Amino acid sequence: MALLALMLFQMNKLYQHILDSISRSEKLLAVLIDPDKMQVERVSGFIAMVNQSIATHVFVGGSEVQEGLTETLVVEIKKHTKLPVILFPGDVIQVTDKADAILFLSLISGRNSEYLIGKHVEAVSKLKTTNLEVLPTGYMLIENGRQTSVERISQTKPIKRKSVKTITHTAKAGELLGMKLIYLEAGSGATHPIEAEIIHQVKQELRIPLIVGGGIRSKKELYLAFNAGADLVVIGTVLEENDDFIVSISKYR
Ligand code: 1GP
Repeated sequence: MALLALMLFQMNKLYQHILDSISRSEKLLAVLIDPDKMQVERVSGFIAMVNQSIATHVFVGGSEVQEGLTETLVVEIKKHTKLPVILFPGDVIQVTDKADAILFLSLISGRNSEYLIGKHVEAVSKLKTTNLEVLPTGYMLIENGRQTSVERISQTKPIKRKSVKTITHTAKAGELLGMKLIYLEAGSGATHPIEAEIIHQVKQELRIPLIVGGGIRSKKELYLAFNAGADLVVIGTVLEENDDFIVSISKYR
């Protein structure tokens, strides 16, 4: 029995760490690396800066990534950091056992069954052969003024910003279905991040951790999201656009 409890604890190690951080009112920050945009030679220098920053997690994934690239990148990242590396896959080919965990994303804002359950069935034969911690995540695309790659690839519409009730009820439905995380996504490089009021309303509804990402380009926007109720914020594009951003969120400033 004790062994089983220990195994279950190990299986939920990263999730438990997220819950523990929230109970200590600590905010979490994930740096998103798109294998398609990061050259392997740049990883050590970039990760050295990430290690000096307030980032707590590294997410790896993208909408359209060549087979094998994700694994190569994850192996390189893990050589240079002790931060947990979590897959944020756009497709099944991005699954690799070299990471610590995977966001098992179901696109609950849309009605394309492939992205609600189809890709997940496809992923099982790979997942069964890995020790990845699987984090079932209700992924919700919220309108931000322009078409995002998630919208284009999944052929789904985001939920309108004004439909706050639909947003909060979709998030709650995800929780009631047993998802362990809800991810509010404005889309990579979004013109505007998710509004603070939406984050606040969703957080009020939920008992599970809330992830927020898309279009966050300044420290001000980062802390707006945290203060509104995001437990974990994801930033990606700003790191590609502005070399100084990662330095500006150093732990030692
Ligand atoms: C994208 O939410 C993530 O899926 C991060 O978005 O690249 O705009 O920071 P950005």
